[in-house]
Amino acid sequence: MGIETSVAWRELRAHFEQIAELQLNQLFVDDPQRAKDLSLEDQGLFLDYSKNRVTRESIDLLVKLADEARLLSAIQDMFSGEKINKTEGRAVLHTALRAPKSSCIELDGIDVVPQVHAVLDKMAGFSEAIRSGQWQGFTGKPIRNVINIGIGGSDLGPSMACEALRAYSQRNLNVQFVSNVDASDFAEAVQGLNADETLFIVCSKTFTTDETLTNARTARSWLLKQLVDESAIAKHFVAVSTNTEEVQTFGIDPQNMFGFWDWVGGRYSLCSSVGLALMVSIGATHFRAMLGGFHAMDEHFKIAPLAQNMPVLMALLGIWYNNFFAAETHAILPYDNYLKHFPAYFQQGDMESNGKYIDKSGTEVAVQTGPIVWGQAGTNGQHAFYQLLHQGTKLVPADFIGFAQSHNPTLDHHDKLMANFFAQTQALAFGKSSQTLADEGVDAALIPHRTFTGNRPTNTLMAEKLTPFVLGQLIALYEHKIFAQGVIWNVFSFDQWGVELGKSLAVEILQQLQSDEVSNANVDASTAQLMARYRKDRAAS
Ligand code: G6Q
Repeated sequence: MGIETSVAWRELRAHFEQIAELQLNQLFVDDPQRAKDLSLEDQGLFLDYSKNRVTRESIDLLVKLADEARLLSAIQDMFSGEKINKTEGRAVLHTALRAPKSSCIELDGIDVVPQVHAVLDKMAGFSEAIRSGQWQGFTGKPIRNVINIGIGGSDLGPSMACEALRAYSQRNLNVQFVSNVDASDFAEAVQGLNADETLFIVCSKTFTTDETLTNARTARSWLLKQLVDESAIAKHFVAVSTNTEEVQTFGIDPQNMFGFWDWVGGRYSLCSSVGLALMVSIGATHFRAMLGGFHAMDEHFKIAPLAQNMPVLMALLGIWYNNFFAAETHAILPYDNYLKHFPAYFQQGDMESNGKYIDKSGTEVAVQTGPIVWGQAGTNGQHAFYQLLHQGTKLVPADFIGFAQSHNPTLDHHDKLMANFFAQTQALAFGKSSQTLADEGVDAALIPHRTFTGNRPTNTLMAEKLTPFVLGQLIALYEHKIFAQGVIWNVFSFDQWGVELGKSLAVEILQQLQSDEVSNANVDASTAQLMARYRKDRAAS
């Protein structure tokens, strides 16, 4: 039986009927303490959730829901290495990747913390060698370009974090990411680069991912075209993987491999050696500071009571809109240009984790699960899609993320950025009534078009500055939010079977596209028609 049969769910349903029409305007007028009371802070990260369509009773009932879903014991199970990823028979221990050296986290009777730190130390040594120029390429030159070849979880995290922490990067190193099997991605990344100054990090947990291996082989040919000698590979290719055998088969010396473990899910792997490109870019000290931020949020999630627990509250508010207000999407809107890839990162984090219609017992869920997650950095979005946020027919709950200090203080740019940041959540929550417009003397015919209903919910997250520590806190916050929601919806958040069918069909289709005979076996009429058109136009080129 799903969560919809719980007492708290039924109470929430009844409560929703009572408060669905309540206006944020009114809630703030009625309760001068609201902003203060519906806010919380953990180690400099501040969450104001008062602009949500909730009362204190709603929060109590949502917390009761988390209790009924046994969230506390689920958190305990994850942190203690229970094999909670049941469909893959694995533990889920990304939190161990950021545990301090002094901690002990046992999996099958073995403390994993020393292994984690051994890999971090190896990464630090390697990063320093690249950054200092001590690691020389095949012709004796220092490395100037680092290209991470990976996809999905082996790409989105390090590429998002490299951008987020660009202000901390070593500027004479050009760190890039190639993920798409579309050759244009690789071709553009290496445009104008010298192979003898370029290092490839082939990043793949399984080392069997077709896109990554295809790009890695292309990189190998590109390099050898310039450097000719096969022994150059050792100086220009390193691997991040759990699969030593495949790394060796590809031709990378296991000495130049940075390992991790099957208990690290791809989309939760940034703190493992998957973060190697990031560490090369920002250095081990900043990387460790980021791990500190992750760990601080891990501890908060583990220890804070549910009603004062940031990831839990954000998870519950998400469920409130998703399941009771029928919101289909959730927007993440960072007001910091360095966080421009953050929404896309958590698009994967959230949608791959909780985009599931089968629950843990193998039956179809009776309620909506993960939302469509999207967003982009402000203020750009304001000139694009915010129209719909303010006046559209859809309810889009949104998280606004902003910082008090800029990495590039210039004239009044930052005040302007933040003025927009504050103005948007204010406008969304409180709107502008037709009465106000009439009082202002607006033409009656225009009043409906210029009215803002308000009552559109947002969370606001703020910190002093986007530092490595704060980035770690923010990422862990969303990771745990997603986990908490998965527990309540009772889905397995750590597998991703939904990506398999397309992959295997692509293998069959590729065989057909590369064969001279047109068999169209197992191909429907529409796809056959499209493939025929492709063959014809391909031949014409
Ligand atoms: C993430 C997914 C997926 C994965 C990629 C790359 O959680 O598992 O995005 O990271 O498919 O896989 P490899 O790292 O094995 O190449």
